[in-house]
Amino acid sequence: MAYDIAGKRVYVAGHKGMVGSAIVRRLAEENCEVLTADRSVDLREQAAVRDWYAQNRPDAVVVAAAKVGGILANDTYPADFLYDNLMIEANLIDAAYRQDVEKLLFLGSSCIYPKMAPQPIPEDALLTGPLEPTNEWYAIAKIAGIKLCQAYRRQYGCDYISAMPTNLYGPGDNFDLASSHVLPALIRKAHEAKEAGADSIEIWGTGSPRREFLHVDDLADGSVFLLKSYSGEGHVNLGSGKDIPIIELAEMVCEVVGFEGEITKDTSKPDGTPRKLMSGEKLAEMGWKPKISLREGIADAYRAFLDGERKC
Ligand code: GFB
Repeated sequence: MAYDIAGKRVYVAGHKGMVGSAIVRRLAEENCEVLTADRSVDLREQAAVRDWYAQNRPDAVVVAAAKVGGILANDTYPADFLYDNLMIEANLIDAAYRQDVEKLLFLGSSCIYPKMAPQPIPEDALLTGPLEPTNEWYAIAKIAGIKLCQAYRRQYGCDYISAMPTNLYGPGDNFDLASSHVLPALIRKAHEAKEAGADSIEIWGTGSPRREFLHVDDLADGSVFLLKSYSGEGHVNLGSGKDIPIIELAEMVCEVVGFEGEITKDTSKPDGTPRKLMSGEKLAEMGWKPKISLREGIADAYRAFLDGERKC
């Protein structure tokens, strides 16, 4: 079952993003050669992807490239989230097969599961019910990615696997309030309110939905673990095993940032799925667990935010 990446050429697709850059950092600890493609290679273009593979001949691939965003971006740009993600993953997976890539890890998302899935969500809850409407376009694309890996495994014997990360955060995150996920948005709101001496910050929705968060360095560690030790048709959940209501997350972020004002709610904004805590049993049985607590992780993400601000 083990895949030895020593001496291998490992292509990380999406290395400029938060996830891809964390995987590149983590792979630096392994005895392998990391390959990346520059931005001129449009991963939505089949010919460009095939050419890049032919020229660079990776042995293994991590599909960390995706169009991602928070609840509002997902809801506002359904065509981009569906089309871009379908094209990126189809091109990367098919070109891997054509180029005889030995191992491929596809990264999906916990939003692949039905809105009302049992909690914590086991891997076999996939395709058992309707999706959360705010992100069904992204979810359908990610489900297609899992199915592509399974199909190439069944038809061609490719050792292509999938992991489903929970909500991620950390250095390299998107802090733009219109398109970001909740955690970077809260860091920015709390920081700017503290700097401005404001009385309050506003969160979206009711604050009652619960979310599970994983620091991107834990995600990278779990991904490399799976790349090296897992070979199976079923996707694997990759989470922290704990979730928290958004209002409590906001309070924790305010504590870490040092903002002491009030937290108000804009209930005209969507809540999204009420809860999506994944079961981490399958991965825990294989012997992997995360290391970074949420509070520590938020402090790290806040440091990264401040570093980014200083550079601007
Ligand atoms: O992180 P988030 O945008 O995405 O929102 P999802 C999580 C929860 O935080 C929602 C609330 O209930 C939001 O209403 N929230 C509160 C905020 N304040 C804010 C804020 O200032 N900004 C944001 N963005 N949210 C996305 C999916 O779902 O998560 C994707 O749309 C993907 O497909 C990704 O799966 C991981 O967890 O709701």
